[in-house]
Amino acid sequence: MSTKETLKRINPSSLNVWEELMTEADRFRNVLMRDLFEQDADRVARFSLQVGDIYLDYSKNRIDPEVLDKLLQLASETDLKDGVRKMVSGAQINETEGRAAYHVALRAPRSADMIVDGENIMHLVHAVLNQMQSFVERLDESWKGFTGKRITDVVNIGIGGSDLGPVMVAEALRPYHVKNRKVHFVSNVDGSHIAQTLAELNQETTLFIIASKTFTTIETMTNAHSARKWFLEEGEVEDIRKHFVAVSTNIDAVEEFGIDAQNAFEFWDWVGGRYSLSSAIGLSVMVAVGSANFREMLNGMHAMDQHFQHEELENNMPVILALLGIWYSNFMGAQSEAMLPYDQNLQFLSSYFQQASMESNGKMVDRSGKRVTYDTGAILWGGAGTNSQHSFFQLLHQGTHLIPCDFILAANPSHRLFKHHDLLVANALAQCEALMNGKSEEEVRKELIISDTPEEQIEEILPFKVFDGNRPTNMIMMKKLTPFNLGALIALYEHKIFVQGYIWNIFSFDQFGVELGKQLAKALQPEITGESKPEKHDASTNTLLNKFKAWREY
Ligand code: G6Q
Repeated sequence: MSTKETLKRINPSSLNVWEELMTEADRFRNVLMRDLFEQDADRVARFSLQVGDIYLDYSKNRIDPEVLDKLLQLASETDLKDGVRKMVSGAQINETEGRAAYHVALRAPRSADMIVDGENIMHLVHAVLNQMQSFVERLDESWKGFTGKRITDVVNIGIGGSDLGPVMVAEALRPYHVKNRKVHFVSNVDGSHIAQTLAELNQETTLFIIASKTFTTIETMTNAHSARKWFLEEGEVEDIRKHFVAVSTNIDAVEEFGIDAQNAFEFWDWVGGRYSLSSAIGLSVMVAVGSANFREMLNGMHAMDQHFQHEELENNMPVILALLGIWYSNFMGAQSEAMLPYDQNLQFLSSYFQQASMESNGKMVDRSGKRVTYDTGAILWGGAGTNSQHSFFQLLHQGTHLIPCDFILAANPSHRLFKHHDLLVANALAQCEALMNGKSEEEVRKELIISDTPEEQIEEILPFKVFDGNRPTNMIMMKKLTPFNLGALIALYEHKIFVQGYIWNIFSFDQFGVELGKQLAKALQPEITGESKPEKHDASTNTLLNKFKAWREY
Protein backbone atom coordinates (compact mmCIF):
# COMPACT_ATOMS: atom_id res chain seq x y z
CA MET A 1 0.00 0.00 0.00
CA SER A 2 1.48 3.33 -0.97
CA THR A 3 1.63 6.11 1.59
CA LYS A 4 -0.13 8.47 -0.80
CA GLU A 5 -3.89 8.52 -0.37
CA THR A 6 -5.68 8.28 -3.73
CA LEU A 7 -9.30 8.16 -2.62
CA LYS A 8 -10.54 10.57 0.01
CA ARG A 9 -11.20 9.27 3.50
CA ILE A 10 -14.62 10.55 4.53
CA ASN A 11 -16.55 8.63 7.15
CA PRO A 12 -20.14 8.95 5.86
CA SER A 13 -21.62 8.37 9.30
CA SER A 14 -19.77 11.42 10.66
CA LEU A 15 -21.69 13.74 8.31
CA ASN A 16 -24.78 15.61 9.50
CA VAL A 17 -26.70 14.33 6.53
CA TRP A 18 -26.26 10.77 7.85
CA GLU A 19 -28.12 11.76 11.04
CA GLU A 20 -30.73 13.53 8.94
CA LEU A 21 -31.27 10.40 6.90
CA MET A 22 -31.79 8.48 10.16
CA THR A 23 -34.53 10.96 11.02
CA GLU A 24 -36.02 10.59 7.54
CA ALA A 25 -36.04 6.83 8.00
CA ASP A 26 -38.04 7.25 11.24
CA ARG A 27 -40.47 9.48 9.40
CA PHE A 28 -40.76 6.88 6.68
CA ARG A 29 -41.45 3.81 8.87
CA ASN A 30 -45.20 4.17 8.37
CA VAL A 31 -45.41 6.00 5.07
CA LEU A 32 -47.17 3.94 2.43
CA MET A 33 -45.94 4.08 -1.14
CA ARG A 34 -49.45 3.86 -2.48
CA ASP A 35 -50.31 7.05 -0.59
CA LEU A 36 -47.27 8.74 -2.09
CA PHE A 37 -48.54 7.87 -5.55
CA GLU A 38 -51.90 9.43 -4.72
CA GLN A 39 -50.31 12.60 -3.39
CA ASP A 40 -47.96 13.15 -6.31
CA ALA A 41 -49.24 12.83 -9.87
CA ASP A 42 -45.68 13.34 -11.18
CA ARG A 43 -44.13 10.61 -9.10
CA VAL A 44 -43.23 8.30 -12.00
CA ALA A 45 -41.79 11.12 -14.10
CA ARG A 46 -39.85 12.33 -11.05
CA PHE A 47 -38.50 8.91 -10.18
CA SER A 48 -37.59 7.39 -13.53
CA LEU A 49 -34.64 7.62 -15.90
CA GLN A 50 -33.71 6.39 -19.33
CA VAL A 51 -30.25 5.77 -20.71
CA GLY A 52 -30.32 4.59 -24.32
CA ASP A 53 -32.64 1.60 -24.44
CA ILE A 54 -32.60 1.07 -20.67
CA TYR A 55 -35.42 2.52 -18.63
CA LEU A 56 -35.38 2.58 -14.84
CA ASP A 57 -38.61 3.11 -12.93
CA TYR A 58 -37.69 3.65 -9.29
CA SER A 59 -40.97 5.20 -8.25
CA LYS A 60 -41.99 2.11 -6.23
CA ASN A 61 -39.46 2.90 -3.54
CA ARG A 62 -40.00 4.16 -0.02
CA ILE A 63 -38.67 7.58 -0.83
CA ASP A 64 -39.92 11.09 -1.50
CA PRO A 65 -38.05 14.07 -2.99
CA GLU A 66 -36.67 15.06 0.45
CA VAL A 67 -35.16 11.62 1.04
CA LEU A 68 -33.65 11.54 -2.45
CA ASP A 69 -32.19 15.02 -1.94
CA LYS A 70 -30.51 13.92 1.25
CA LEU A 71 -29.14 10.78 -0.38
CA LEU A 72 -27.73 12.92 -3.19
CA GLN A 73 -26.29 15.24 -0.57
CA LEU A 74 -24.57 12.23 1.01
CA ALA A 75 -23.01 11.46 -2.38
CA SER A 76 -21.86 15.08 -2.80
CA GLU A 77 -20.50 15.46 0.72
CA THR A 78 -18.45 12.28 0.42
CA ASP A 79 -17.20 13.80 -2.86
CA LEU A 80 -18.30 10.95 -5.08
CA LYS A 81 -17.42 13.00 -8.15
CA ASP A 82 -13.79 13.03 -7.06
CA GLY A 83 -13.88 9.22 -6.71
CA VAL A 84 -15.38 8.79 -10.17
CA ARG A 85 -12.84 11.18 -11.67
CA LYS A 86 -10.04 9.14 -10.14
CA MET A 87 -11.47 5.84 -11.32
CA VAL A 88 -11.87 6.97 -14.93
CA SER A 89 -8.45 8.57 -15.03
CA GLY A 90 -6.63 5.37 -14.07
CA ALA A 91 -5.52 6.53 -10.62
CA GLN A 92 -4.42 3.82 -8.17
CA ILE A 93 -7.80 3.52 -6.48
CA ASN A 94 -7.08 -0.10 -5.53
CA GLU A 95 -4.73 1.26 -2.90
CA THR A 96 -4.29 -1.89 -0.80
CA GLU A 97 -2.96 -3.71 -3.87
CA GLY A 98 -1.18 -0.64 -5.25
CA ARG A 99 -2.87 -0.47 -8.65
CA ALA A 100 -5.63 1.09 -10.71
CA ALA A 101 -9.04 -0.51 -11.23
CA TYR A 102 -9.40 0.50 -14.81
CA HIS A 103 -11.96 -1.80 -16.43
CA VAL A 104 -13.51 1.26 -18.15
CA ALA A 105 -10.40 1.39 -20.36
CA LEU A 106 -11.19 -2.11 -21.69
CA ARG A 107 -14.22 -0.85 -23.54
CA ALA A 108 -13.06 2.62 -24.54
CA PRO A 109 -12.43 3.43 -28.20
CA ARG A 110 -8.93 3.22 -29.64
CA SER A 111 -8.76 7.02 -29.81
CA ALA A 112 -9.42 7.52 -26.07
CA ASP A 113 -6.79 8.82 -23.69
CA MET A 114 -6.54 6.23 -20.95
CA ILE A 115 -3.36 6.52 -18.97
CA VAL A 116 -1.77 4.04 -16.56
CA ASP A 117 1.55 5.03 -14.97
CA GLY A 118 2.02 7.77 -17.57
CA GLU A 119 1.39 5.49 -20.57
CA ASN A 120 -1.66 5.55 -22.84
CA ILE A 121 -2.74 1.92 -22.76
CA MET A 122 -5.35 1.98 -25.52
CA HIS A 123 -2.99 0.52 -28.12
CA LEU A 124 -2.43 -2.47 -25.80
CA VAL A 125 -6.16 -2.95 -25.20
CA HIS A 126 -7.01 -2.84 -28.88
CA ALA A 127 -4.07 -5.00 -29.91
CA VAL A 128 -5.42 -7.78 -27.67
CA LEU A 129 -8.97 -7.26 -28.95
CA ASN A 130 -7.69 -7.61 -32.51
CA GLN A 131 -5.69 -10.68 -31.53
CA MET A 132 -8.88 -12.20 -30.05
CA GLN A 133 -10.82 -11.39 -33.21
CA SER A 134 -8.22 -12.90 -35.49
CA PHE A 135 -8.13 -16.05 -33.31
CA VAL A 136 -11.91 -16.43 -33.58
CA GLU A 137 -11.74 -15.87 -37.34
CA ARG A 138 -9.02 -18.49 -37.64
CA LEU A 139 -11.14 -20.92 -35.64
CA ASP A 140 -13.82 -20.43 -38.28
CA GLU A 141 -11.59 -20.56 -41.29
CA SER A 142 -8.29 -22.33 -40.92
CA TRP A 143 -7.62 -23.69 -37.41
CA LYS A 144 -7.39 -27.45 -37.41
CA GLY A 145 -6.94 -29.96 -34.60
CA PHE A 146 -4.13 -32.53 -34.54
CA THR A 147 -5.92 -34.86 -36.96
CA GLY A 148 -6.85 -32.05 -39.33
CA LYS A 149 -10.45 -31.70 -38.14
CA ARG A 150 -12.07 -28.37 -37.31
CA ILE A 151 -12.73 -27.35 -33.68
CA THR A 152 -16.35 -27.95 -32.69
CA ASP A 153 -16.09 -27.50 -28.90
CA VAL A 154 -14.30 -24.90 -26.81
CA VAL A 155 -13.92 -25.38 -23.06
CA ASN A 156 -13.16 -22.38 -20.85
CA ILE A 157 -11.33 -23.45 -17.69
CA GLY A 158 -11.32 -20.72 -15.03
CA ILE A 159 -12.93 -19.85 -11.73
CA GLY A 160 -14.40 -16.81 -9.95
CA GLY A 161 -13.80 -13.71 -12.02
CA SER A 162 -12.34 -15.86 -14.79
CA ASP A 163 -15.55 -17.85 -15.10
CA LEU A 164 -18.70 -16.18 -13.75
CA GLY A 165 -18.81 -13.32 -16.24
CA PRO A 166 -18.24 -15.45 -19.36
CA VAL A 167 -20.76 -18.04 -18.10
CA MET A 168 -23.37 -15.34 -17.49
CA VAL A 169 -22.86 -13.59 -20.83
CA ALA A 170 -22.65 -16.79 -22.88
CA GLU A 171 -26.04 -17.72 -21.45
CA ALA A 172 -27.49 -14.22 -21.83
CA LEU A 173 -26.49 -14.08 -25.48
CA ARG A 174 -27.53 -17.63 -26.36
CA PRO A 175 -29.69 -16.38 -29.26
CA TYR A 176 -26.54 -14.85 -30.77
CA HIS A 177 -24.42 -18.01 -30.61
CA VAL A 178 -22.64 -19.12 -33.77
CA LYS A 179 -24.13 -22.34 -35.05
CA ASN A 180 -21.09 -24.47 -35.70
CA ARG A 181 -19.39 -24.47 -32.28
CA LYS A 182 -20.30 -25.11 -28.66
CA VAL A 183 -18.75 -23.42 -25.65
CA HIS A 184 -18.47 -25.18 -22.28
CA PHE A 185 -17.32 -23.95 -18.89
CA VAL A 186 -15.41 -25.83 -16.20
CA SER A 187 -14.68 -24.12 -12.90
CA ASN A 188 -15.15 -26.39 -9.88
CA VAL A 189 -12.19 -28.44 -8.66
CA ASP A 190 -14.77 -31.14 -7.92
CA GLY A 191 -13.71 -33.68 -10.55
CA SER A 192 -17.33 -34.20 -11.59
CA HIS A 193 -17.29 -30.88 -13.38
CA ILE A 194 -14.46 -31.63 -15.79
CA ALA A 195 -15.18 -35.37 -16.01
CA GLN A 196 -18.81 -34.79 -17.01
CA THR A 197 -17.82 -32.10 -19.50
CA LEU A 198 -15.10 -34.17 -21.16
CA ALA A 199 -17.27 -37.28 -21.31
CA GLU A 200 -19.19 -35.70 -24.19
CA LEU A 201 -16.15 -34.39 -26.07
CA ASN A 202 -13.57 -35.64 -28.50
CA GLN A 203 -9.85 -34.77 -28.25
CA GLU A 204 -9.59 -34.20 -32.01
CA THR A 205 -12.17 -31.42 -32.10
CA THR A 206 -11.85 -29.79 -28.65
CA LEU A 207 -9.91 -26.65 -27.73
CA PHE A 208 -9.31 -25.43 -24.17
CA ILE A 209 -9.03 -21.82 -23.04
CA ILE A 210 -7.15 -21.71 -19.74
CA ALA A 211 -8.38 -18.44 -18.25
CA SER A 212 -6.46 -17.36 -15.19
CA LYS A 213 -5.10 -13.94 -14.37
CA THR A 214 -2.37 -15.39 -12.16
CA PHE A 215 -2.06 -18.81 -13.82
CA THR A 216 -1.51 -20.22 -10.33
CA THR A 217 -5.07 -20.68 -9.03
CA ILE A 218 -5.15 -24.22 -7.70
CA GLU A 219 -8.63 -25.13 -9.01
CA THR A 220 -7.93 -23.86 -12.51
CA MET A 221 -4.47 -25.38 -12.73
CA THR A 222 -5.75 -28.75 -11.45
CA ASN A 223 -8.51 -28.73 -14.08
CA ALA A 224 -6.07 -27.54 -16.76
CA HIS A 225 -3.67 -30.41 -16.00
CA SER A 226 -6.51 -32.93 -16.06
CA ALA A 227 -7.59 -31.54 -19.43
CA ARG A 228 -4.00 -31.80 -20.66
CA LYS A 229 -3.78 -35.44 -19.47
CA TRP A 230 -7.09 -36.24 -21.18
CA PHE A 231 -5.85 -34.64 -24.37
CA LEU A 232 -2.58 -36.60 -24.28
CA GLU A 233 -4.55 -39.87 -24.22
CA GLU A 234 -4.97 -39.25 -27.96
CA GLY A 235 -2.72 -36.35 -28.94
CA GLU A 236 1.03 -35.73 -28.65
CA VAL A 237 2.80 -33.07 -26.57
CA GLU A 238 3.61 -31.07 -29.71
CA ASP A 239 -0.11 -30.99 -30.54
CA ILE A 240 -0.93 -29.12 -27.32
CA ARG A 241 -0.50 -25.77 -29.05
CA LYS A 242 -3.33 -26.65 -31.43
CA HIS A 243 -5.71 -27.45 -28.56
CA PHE A 244 -4.79 -25.12 -25.70
CA VAL A 245 -4.77 -21.33 -25.55
CA ALA A 246 -4.54 -19.12 -22.48
CA VAL A 247 -5.73 -15.82 -21.09
CA SER A 248 -3.45 -14.49 -18.39
CA THR A 249 -1.22 -11.76 -17.06
CA ASN A 250 1.45 -14.41 -16.37
CA ILE A 251 2.81 -15.26 -19.81
CA ASP A 252 5.89 -17.16 -18.47
CA ALA A 253 3.66 -19.66 -16.65
CA VAL A 254 1.52 -20.00 -19.78
CA GLU A 255 4.55 -20.99 -21.86
CA GLU A 256 5.72 -23.40 -19.19
CA PHE A 257 2.39 -25.19 -19.52
CA GLY A 258 3.20 -25.80 -23.19
CA ILE A 259 0.99 -23.15 -24.69
CA ASP A 260 2.37 -21.20 -27.65
CA ALA A 261 3.01 -17.57 -26.58
CA GLN A 262 1.22 -16.53 -29.79
CA ASN A 263 -1.92 -18.14 -28.39
CA ALA A 264 -1.67 -16.32 -25.07
CA PHE A 265 -4.06 -13.42 -24.66
CA GLU A 266 -2.77 -10.85 -22.27
CA PHE A 267 -4.44 -8.61 -19.75
CA TRP A 268 -3.03 -6.44 -17.03
CA ASP A 269 -2.86 -6.10 -13.28
CA TRP A 270 -5.07 -3.00 -13.42
CA VAL A 271 -7.96 -5.29 -14.41
CA GLY A 272 -9.56 -6.80 -11.31
CA GLY A 273 -10.62 -10.45 -11.63
CA ARG A 274 -14.35 -9.79 -11.08
CA TYR A 275 -14.21 -6.83 -13.48
CA SER A 276 -12.33 -8.72 -16.20
CA LEU A 277 -15.24 -9.78 -18.40
CA SER A 278 -14.49 -7.05 -20.92
CA SER A 279 -10.81 -8.07 -21.14
CA ALA A 280 -9.44 -11.15 -22.90
CA ILE A 281 -11.20 -13.15 -20.15
CA GLY A 282 -14.22 -12.67 -22.43
CA LEU A 283 -12.51 -14.76 -25.17
CA SER A 284 -14.92 -17.69 -24.65
CA VAL A 285 -17.81 -15.25 -25.12
CA MET A 286 -16.28 -13.98 -28.35
CA VAL A 287 -15.88 -17.59 -29.49
CA ALA A 288 -19.56 -18.19 -28.69
CA VAL A 289 -21.10 -15.07 -30.26
CA GLY A 290 -18.47 -13.84 -32.72
CA SER A 291 -16.34 -10.72 -32.54
CA ALA A 292 -18.96 -8.25 -33.83
CA ASN A 293 -21.39 -9.13 -31.04
CA PHE A 294 -18.62 -9.07 -28.43
CA ARG A 295 -17.59 -5.59 -29.58
CA GLU A 296 -21.22 -4.51 -29.43
CA MET A 297 -21.30 -5.59 -25.79
CA LEU A 298 -18.18 -3.49 -25.16
CA ASN A 299 -19.87 -0.53 -26.89
CA GLY A 300 -22.87 -0.88 -24.59
CA MET A 301 -20.57 -0.93 -21.57
CA HIS A 302 -18.78 2.15 -22.85
CA ALA A 303 -22.06 3.99 -23.36
CA MET A 304 -22.99 3.36 -19.72
CA ASP A 305 -19.44 4.30 -18.61
CA GLN A 306 -19.89 7.63 -20.38
CA HIS A 307 -23.28 8.21 -18.78
CA PHE A 308 -21.83 7.40 -15.36
CA GLN A 309 -18.84 9.66 -15.87
CA HIS A 310 -20.65 12.69 -17.25
CA GLU A 311 -24.24 12.74 -16.03
CA GLU A 312 -25.19 14.81 -12.98
CA LEU A 313 -25.73 12.77 -9.84
CA GLU A 314 -29.53 13.19 -9.78
CA ASN A 315 -29.90 11.79 -13.32
CA ASN A 316 -27.18 9.21 -13.04
CA MET A 317 -28.59 5.70 -13.16
CA PRO A 318 -25.81 3.82 -11.33
CA VAL A 319 -25.73 6.55 -8.67
CA ILE A 320 -29.49 6.36 -8.11
CA LEU A 321 -29.43 2.56 -7.80
CA ALA A 322 -26.51 2.78 -5.38
CA LEU A 323 -28.16 5.42 -3.21
CA LEU A 324 -31.38 3.44 -3.00
CA GLY A 325 -29.36 0.43 -1.83
CA ILE A 326 -27.66 2.58 0.82
CA TRP A 327 -31.03 3.98 1.93
CA TYR A 328 -32.41 0.51 2.58
CA SER A 329 -29.36 -1.11 4.12
CA ASN A 330 -28.06 1.75 6.26
CA PHE A 331 -31.28 3.49 7.24
CA MET A 332 -34.27 1.22 6.72
CA GLY A 333 -32.80 -1.99 8.14
CA ALA A 334 -32.62 -4.18 5.02
CA GLN A 335 -30.00 -6.92 5.15
CA SER A 336 -30.20 -8.15 1.61
CA GLU A 337 -31.38 -7.27 -1.87
CA ALA A 338 -32.72 -9.46 -4.65
CA MET A 339 -32.00 -9.36 -8.36
CA LEU A 340 -34.87 -10.82 -10.34
CA PRO A 341 -34.40 -10.94 -14.09
CA TYR A 342 -37.60 -11.91 -15.87
CA ASP A 343 -35.53 -13.52 -18.55
CA GLN A 344 -34.38 -17.11 -18.72
CA ASN A 345 -31.19 -16.06 -20.53
CA LEU A 346 -30.28 -13.85 -17.56
CA GLN A 347 -30.53 -16.74 -15.13
CA PHE A 348 -26.87 -16.35 -14.06
CA LEU A 349 -26.98 -12.57 -13.65
CA SER A 350 -27.46 -12.67 -9.90
CA SER A 351 -24.60 -15.12 -9.30
CA TYR A 352 -22.32 -12.93 -11.40
CA PHE A 353 -23.23 -9.80 -9.47
CA GLN A 354 -23.23 -11.67 -6.19
CA GLN A 355 -19.47 -12.02 -6.60
CA ALA A 356 -18.97 -8.51 -7.96
CA SER A 357 -20.94 -6.92 -5.15
CA MET A 358 -20.15 -9.11 -2.17
CA GLU A 359 -16.44 -9.59 -2.93
CA SER A 360 -16.07 -5.87 -3.60
CA ASN A 361 -18.06 -4.43 -0.73
CA GLY A 362 -18.09 -7.15 1.92
CA LYS A 363 -15.54 -5.22 4.00
CA MET A 364 -15.46 -4.30 7.70
CA VAL A 365 -12.55 -1.87 7.66
CA ASP A 366 -12.76 1.61 6.15
CA ARG A 367 -10.20 3.38 3.97
CA SER A 368 -8.45 4.70 7.07
CA GLY A 369 -8.00 1.16 8.40
CA LYS A 370 -10.63 1.57 11.10
CA ARG A 371 -13.58 -0.74 11.81
CA VAL A 372 -16.73 0.62 10.22
CA THR A 373 -19.66 1.32 12.52
CA TYR A 374 -22.32 0.92 9.85
CA ASP A 375 -23.30 -1.88 7.48
CA THR A 376 -21.47 -2.28 4.19
CA GLY A 377 -22.08 -4.71 1.28
CA ALA A 378 -25.65 -5.92 1.21
CA ILE A 379 -26.21 -9.63 0.70
CA LEU A 380 -27.16 -10.03 -2.94
CA TRP A 381 -29.16 -12.99 -4.16
CA GLY A 382 -31.83 -13.76 -6.69
CA GLY A 383 -33.04 -15.91 -9.53
CA ALA A 384 -34.99 -15.81 -12.75
CA GLY A 385 -38.69 -15.03 -12.82
CA THR A 386 -41.17 -16.61 -13.15
CA ASN A 387 -39.52 -19.70 -11.57
CA SER A 388 -38.64 -17.71 -8.44
CA GLN A 389 -42.31 -16.81 -7.97
CA HIS A 390 -42.91 -20.49 -7.32
CA SER A 391 -40.12 -20.65 -4.78
CA PHE A 392 -38.94 -17.77 -2.59
CA PHE A 393 -41.48 -15.09 -3.48
CA GLN A 394 -43.63 -16.19 -0.54
CA LEU A 395 -41.02 -14.63 1.75
CA LEU A 396 -40.79 -11.49 -0.37
CA HIS A 397 -44.55 -10.97 -0.05
CA GLN A 398 -45.31 -12.12 3.47
CA GLY A 399 -41.98 -12.69 5.24
CA THR A 400 -40.62 -10.47 8.02
CA HIS A 401 -37.59 -9.12 6.15
CA LEU A 402 -37.45 -5.98 4.09
CA ILE A 403 -35.89 -7.03 0.78
CA PRO A 404 -35.66 -4.41 -1.96
CA CYS A 405 -35.88 -6.10 -5.37
CA ASP A 406 -34.63 -5.21 -8.82
CA PHE A 407 -36.84 -6.58 -11.59
CA ILE A 408 -35.12 -6.75 -14.98
CA LEU A 409 -37.14 -7.24 -18.12
CA ALA A 410 -36.78 -6.98 -21.91
CA ALA A 411 -39.76 -5.51 -23.77
CA ASN A 412 -39.04 -7.71 -26.78
CA PRO A 413 -38.18 -11.39 -26.61
CA SER A 414 -35.44 -13.06 -28.61
CA HIS A 415 -37.87 -15.76 -29.74
CA ARG A 416 -41.21 -15.72 -31.54
CA LEU A 417 -43.37 -17.20 -28.81
CA PHE A 418 -45.03 -13.86 -28.13
CA LYS A 419 -47.81 -15.35 -26.01
CA HIS A 420 -45.15 -16.58 -23.58
CA HIS A 421 -43.57 -13.18 -23.50
CA ASP A 422 -46.84 -11.38 -22.80
CA LEU A 423 -47.38 -13.73 -19.88
CA LEU A 424 -43.84 -13.15 -18.61
CA VAL A 425 -44.28 -9.37 -18.75
CA ALA A 426 -47.66 -9.58 -17.05
CA ASN A 427 -46.09 -11.56 -14.22
CA ALA A 428 -43.21 -9.13 -13.74
CA LEU A 429 -45.46 -6.08 -13.62
CA ALA A 430 -48.02 -7.81 -11.43
CA GLN A 431 -45.39 -8.82 -8.90
CA CYS A 432 -44.15 -5.24 -8.51
CA GLU A 433 -47.70 -4.05 -8.14
CA ALA A 434 -48.52 -6.71 -5.57
CA LEU A 435 -45.35 -6.05 -3.58
CA MET A 436 -46.27 -2.38 -3.37
CA ASN A 437 -50.01 -2.55 -2.84
CA GLY A 438 -50.30 -5.72 -0.82
CA LYS A 439 -53.80 -6.76 0.22
CA SER A 440 -55.48 -5.21 3.23
CA GLU A 441 -57.78 -6.97 5.74
CA GLU A 442 -60.68 -5.20 4.18
CA GLU A 443 -59.82 -6.43 0.70
CA VAL A 444 -59.32 -9.99 1.91
CA ARG A 445 -62.66 -9.91 3.75
CA LYS A 446 -64.43 -8.68 0.63
CA GLU A 447 -62.92 -11.46 -1.44
CA LEU A 448 -63.89 -14.10 1.09
CA ILE A 449 -67.47 -12.84 1.22
CA ILE A 450 -67.72 -12.91 -2.57
CA SER A 451 -66.42 -16.50 -2.61
CA ASP A 452 -69.18 -17.48 -0.12
CA THR A 453 -66.83 -18.37 2.71
CA PRO A 454 -68.88 -18.99 5.88
CA GLU A 455 -68.66 -16.03 8.26
CA GLU A 456 -67.02 -17.90 11.14
CA GLN A 457 -64.27 -19.09 8.83
CA ILE A 458 -63.62 -15.61 7.44
CA GLU A 459 -62.18 -14.25 10.68
CA GLU A 460 -60.13 -17.39 11.22
CA ILE A 461 -58.41 -17.41 7.82
CA LEU A 462 -58.18 -13.64 7.37
CA PRO A 463 -54.80 -12.88 9.03
CA PHE A 464 -53.03 -15.46 6.88
CA LYS A 465 -54.24 -13.88 3.68
CA VAL A 466 -53.19 -10.31 4.40
CA PHE A 467 -50.22 -8.81 2.49
CA ASP A 468 -48.72 -5.70 4.12
CA GLY A 469 -47.32 -4.50 0.81
CA ASN A 470 -45.11 -1.40 0.82
CA ARG A 471 -42.21 -3.56 -0.36
CA PRO A 472 -39.87 -1.65 -2.68
CA THR A 473 -38.96 -2.60 -6.22
CA ASN A 474 -37.01 -1.12 -9.11
CA MET A 475 -38.04 -2.02 -12.63
CA ILE A 476 -35.26 -2.03 -15.19
CA MET A 477 -36.83 -2.45 -18.59
CA MET A 478 -34.76 -2.64 -21.75
CA LYS A 479 -36.00 -2.67 -25.30
CA LYS A 480 -34.38 -6.02 -26.05
CA LEU A 481 -31.61 -8.14 -24.60
CA THR A 482 -29.07 -7.31 -27.30
CA PRO A 483 -25.28 -7.50 -26.81
CA PHE A 484 -25.22 -3.68 -26.57
CA ASN A 485 -27.97 -3.47 -23.95
CA LEU A 486 -26.48 -6.34 -21.98
CA GLY A 487 -23.17 -4.46 -21.90
CA ALA A 488 -24.92 -1.34 -20.63
CA LEU A 489 -26.73 -3.37 -17.96
CA ILE A 490 -23.48 -4.94 -16.76
CA ALA A 491 -21.71 -1.57 -16.53
CA LEU A 492 -24.74 -0.13 -14.72
CA TYR A 493 -24.35 -2.60 -11.87
CA GLU A 494 -20.54 -2.44 -11.87
CA HIS A 495 -20.77 1.30 -11.25
CA LYS A 496 -23.53 0.89 -8.66
CA ILE A 497 -21.07 -1.28 -6.71
CA PHE A 498 -18.31 1.32 -7.11
CA VAL A 499 -20.54 4.14 -5.83
CA GLN A 500 -21.61 2.14 -2.78
CA GLY A 501 -18.06 1.13 -1.87
CA TYR A 502 -16.91 4.70 -2.36
CA ILE A 503 -19.60 6.18 -0.10
CA TRP A 504 -19.08 3.45 2.52
CA ASN A 505 -15.45 4.61 2.58
CA ILE A 506 -14.11 1.12 1.94
CA PHE A 507 -11.74 -0.36 -0.65
CA SER A 508 -13.83 -2.22 -3.22
CA PHE A 509 -11.10 -3.69 -5.36
CA ASP A 510 -9.20 -6.06 -3.06
CA GLN A 511 -10.40 -9.43 -1.77
CA PHE A 512 -8.25 -10.43 1.20
CA GLY A 513 -11.32 -12.15 2.62
CA VAL A 514 -10.99 -15.04 0.18
CA GLU A 515 -7.32 -15.68 1.01
CA LEU A 516 -7.51 -17.31 4.45
CA GLY A 517 -9.53 -20.35 3.34
CA LYS A 518 -7.17 -20.84 0.38
CA GLN A 519 -4.12 -20.76 2.70
CA LEU A 520 -5.59 -23.30 5.08
CA ALA A 521 -6.65 -25.62 2.24
CA LYS A 522 -3.08 -25.55 0.94
CA ALA A 523 -1.83 -26.52 4.39
CA LEU A 524 -4.40 -29.29 4.83
CA GLN A 525 -3.95 -30.89 1.43
CA PRO A 526 -0.72 -32.83 2.22
CA GLU A 527 -2.35 -34.15 5.38
CA ILE A 528 -5.27 -35.43 3.32
CA THR A 529 -2.98 -37.15 0.82
CA GLY A 530 -0.78 -38.51 3.62
CA GLU A 531 2.32 -36.61 2.40
CA SER A 532 2.70 -34.95 5.78
CA LYS A 533 1.83 -35.85 9.34
CA PRO A 534 -1.35 -34.43 10.86
CA GLU A 535 -0.79 -30.97 12.28
CA LYS A 536 -2.54 -29.66 15.32
CA HIS A 537 -6.05 -28.56 14.40
CA ASP A 538 -9.11 -27.88 16.47
CA ALA A 539 -10.97 -31.00 17.70
CA SER A 540 -13.70 -30.67 15.09
CA THR A 541 -11.29 -30.47 12.14
CA ASN A 542 -9.27 -33.42 13.51
CA THR A 543 -12.39 -35.56 13.88
CA LEU A 544 -13.54 -34.70 10.36
CA LEU A 545 -10.10 -35.56 8.96
CA ASN A 546 -10.14 -38.90 10.73
CA LYS A 547 -13.69 -39.64 9.65
CA PHE A 548 -12.74 -38.88 6.04
CA LYS A 549 -9.70 -41.16 6.24
CA ALA A 550 -11.71 -43.97 7.79
CA TRP A 551 -14.35 -43.76 5.08
CA ARG A 552 -12.12 -43.11 2.08
CA GLU A 553 -12.16 -46.03 -0.38
CA TYR A 554 -9.63 -44.80 -2.95
C1 G6Q B 1 -11.97 -11.64 -8.44
C2 G6Q B 1 -11.18 -12.53 -7.65
C3 G6Q B 1 -11.29 -14.00 -7.99
C4 G6Q B 1 -10.44 -14.44 -9.16
C5 G6Q B 1 -10.31 -15.96 -9.11
C6 G6Q B 1 -9.54 -16.52 -10.26
O1 G6Q B 1 -11.91 -10.44 -8.36
O2 G6Q B 1 -9.89 -12.09 -7.60
O3 G6Q B 1 -12.61 -14.43 -8.19
O4 G6Q B 1 -10.98 -14.01 -10.36
O5 G6Q B 1 -9.72 -16.33 -7.89
O6 G6Q B 1 -8.24 -16.00 -10.27
P1 G6Q B 1 -7.29 -16.22 -11.50
O7 G6Q B 1 -7.91 -15.57 -12.67
O8 G6Q B 1 -5.99 -15.64 -11.12
O9 G6Q B 1 -7.21 -17.71 -11.73
